[in-house]
Amino acid sequence: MSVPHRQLFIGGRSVPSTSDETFESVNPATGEVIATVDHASDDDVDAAVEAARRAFPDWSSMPGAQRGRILNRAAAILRERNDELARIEVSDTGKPISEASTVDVISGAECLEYYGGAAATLHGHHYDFGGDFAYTRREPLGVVGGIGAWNYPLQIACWKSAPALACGNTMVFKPAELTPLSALALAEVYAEAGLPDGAFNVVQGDGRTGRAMTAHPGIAKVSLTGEVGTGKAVMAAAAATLKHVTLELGGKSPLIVFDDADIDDAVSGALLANFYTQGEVCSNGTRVFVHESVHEDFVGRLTARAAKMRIGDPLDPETDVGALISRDHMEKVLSYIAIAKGSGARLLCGGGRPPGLDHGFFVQPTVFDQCTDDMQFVREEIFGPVMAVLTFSSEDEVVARANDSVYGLAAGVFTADLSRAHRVAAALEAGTVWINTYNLTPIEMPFGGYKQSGIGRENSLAAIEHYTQLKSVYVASGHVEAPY
Ligand code: TXE
Repeated sequence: MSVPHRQLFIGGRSVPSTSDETFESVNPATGEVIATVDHASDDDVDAAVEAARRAFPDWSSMPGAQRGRILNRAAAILRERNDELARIEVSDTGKPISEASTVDVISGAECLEYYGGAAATLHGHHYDFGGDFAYTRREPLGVVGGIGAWNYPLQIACWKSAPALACGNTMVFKPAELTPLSALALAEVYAEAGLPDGAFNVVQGDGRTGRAMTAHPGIAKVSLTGEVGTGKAVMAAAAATLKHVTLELGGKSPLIVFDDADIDDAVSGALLANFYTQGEVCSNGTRVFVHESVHEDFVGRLTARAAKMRIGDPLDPETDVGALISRDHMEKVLSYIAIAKGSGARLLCGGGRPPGLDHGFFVQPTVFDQCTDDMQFVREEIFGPVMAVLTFSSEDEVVARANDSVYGLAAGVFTADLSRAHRVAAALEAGTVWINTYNLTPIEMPFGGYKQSGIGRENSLAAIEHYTQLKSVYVASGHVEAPY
């Protein structure tokens, strides 16, 4: 049976690549090819930047409130098409439909609604000098580039395009090559909502296409979601044309369970922070530090609940854990599990591929206990369903150990002591700290990393800063006073 073929989206319509290269998109739960896709050439990136450049004058000069209304119309269409778009995401990522239908599409719509409102608030300031005065203008950067990762394809495309468009920029967006489909759906939604041709363009391809974007002199800024190594490559490439960059990168975040924590809540937090979206979440709390006095109780309850998680067909509403994104990634995660087994850590549950699911890229929710900070799988990002449980005895000790990482994306703190919760939140080197919960990212709240987990913030009004530049205008009230 032939599968659908998808092209690029440039200048408001689907267009073929000028290269004769194509690639396949595979359903991770079945291993089947679900689409073939044109791979963009450098000339296609040029064409997309040119389309965005042509669209920029009218789009940027449109009143913000008018731009906002188009974003809000697009949000409404996303909500109407939630089920269809969720199924696209499930087939492209392998994540459970229970997640895609309640989080991925909805969070995209919420993002468009938030920036649909913010678009009308791009105000400057007035400075009175008692005669002379000055004011500032918050202006768009021009044509901006977005490069996405494969774990939340639609959400990432929304998180990058909505603030960019709200601020009057036009965009060239490249989804991850492993999940090319939903960005094309978003482009169609934007067009249906009335976004002018060329304001949002989608080019498809792997790192080569990303590199063509970061090198392109017509792109003023690049926003990347990806691994730390990719972030370094993008930042280095952007230097040649001094592009603005925002980088949402990886993590190996701590989740700390103090002796006075609600243990059931802490177990729920740890399960969500390690096995939601098969553990393919950058901000996951994969180093779980448990106070020694509650360790046995915690691992007993954790193991019992982890062992009951339902792995399987992501289209089944009962499924908790779907398939990992690709065979290569599954093998990478399994290799870390093998490293963990050889490191002396104690396997509590999981530890391999689930029986009877060999047709897809499934890995069991896996928990290792008796871990130490120096173990390779405890220090490195795995990006899969593998939890490391460690014990600690004092607050100062656990904060120092939690901060002992090149990453600084997020952290979790479970305690009943309010003073301790806020004291530890202040001490942790992380862009987001969740207290008695985990991985809640409302669009109103900034999201981004410390240290090598990233630069800049997505969401909230912080993103407006990244997609605009400030101009100061000074107005003299009299003649120029010159001493010569
Ligand atoms: O990343 P990759 P993946 C991170 C997560 C994990 C990674 C998984 O922690 O580390 O993303 O996503 C393009 N120049 N986050 O495997 O391989 C590539 O084509 C320009 C963090 O996709 O880095 C893809 O589109 N582009 C995040 C994108 O970069 C290049 C949340 C990412 O690819 C390139 C989600 C290059 N040289 C995942 N090389 C957060 N912090 O919010 C590759 N690409």
